[in-house]
Amino acid sequence: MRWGWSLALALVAGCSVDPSGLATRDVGDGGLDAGSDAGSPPLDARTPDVAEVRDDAGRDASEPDAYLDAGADGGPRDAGCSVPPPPDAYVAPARLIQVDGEHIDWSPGLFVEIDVWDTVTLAAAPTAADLSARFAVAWQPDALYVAVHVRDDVHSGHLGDAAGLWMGDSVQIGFDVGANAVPLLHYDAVDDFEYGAALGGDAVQLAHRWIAPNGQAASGMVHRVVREGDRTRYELALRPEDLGLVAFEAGTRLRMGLIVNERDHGGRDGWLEWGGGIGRTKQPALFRDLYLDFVPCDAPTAP
Ligand SMILES: [Ca+2]
Ligand SMILES: [Ca+2]
Ligand SMILES: [Ca+2]
Repeated sequence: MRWGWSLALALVAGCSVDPSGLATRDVGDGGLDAGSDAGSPPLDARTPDVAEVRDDAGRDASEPDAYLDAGADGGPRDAGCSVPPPPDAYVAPARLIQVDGEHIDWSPGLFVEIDVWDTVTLAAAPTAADLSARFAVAWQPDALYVAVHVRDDVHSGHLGDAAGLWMGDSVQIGFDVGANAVPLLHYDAVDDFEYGAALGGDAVQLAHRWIAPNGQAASGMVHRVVREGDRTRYELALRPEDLGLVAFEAGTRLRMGLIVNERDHGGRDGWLEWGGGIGRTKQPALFRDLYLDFVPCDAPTAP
């Protein structure tokens, strides 16, 4: 059964850490500094073995069925397990990622193109050199990593506070953790979240959380955005509690939307999007499935 495993292999996530010494600005939730929450392991103190990452678990295109064995250890299942992921889903592998803005710890095959353009200025769809982007997601029991690799000829970072980072070149990521969105409705107050990260116009690392359920603890997301030549690399990591969970588990299905904002002409030109539901209107029902590995319901369980 070869359901969209190629798409699964195209997902890679990154998380960016905010190394000490880098200026970080945040408003709103105010908890986006690395290690701001006591009691959780630091998401930025990890150094994966890159050689091992590239070869581990058989999760490369040469062994597509590796994902079908993901539940062999008897891991948890969720309601999404009974059907293969839809073709537009992303299936994230278990990987250890260092949140440093470098993507060497991501296998190239995990990235998928973000190829839907939407605009508020009626600007024509950008060329690849003007703006093109791809992303990937990975996970560990205590971290969800997202990496976004952007080709952008002009970097225009937001100069104001972090809550307005979306007005400059930036990334926004929304989650409907319960996969319970109602079509046409805004984020709910139960299990929906929206985070963002950017490299500000004054080279300051920016991060913000706009959406979270009432009473949600301060964010512990860490991130790092690196600009080099015409490339902007984002990496970020969220703890389970940043999405209202106790732990990330194999077989979990979330819903996610991701956009890459473009500001090259004095204002927000538009954005590339995967899943929609963020840039034009907040509609988490437009998000797409994100699996933390795909675990078929009928996968063998451990004795
Ligand atoms: Ca990295
Ligand atoms: Ca730009
Ligand atoms: Ca929801």
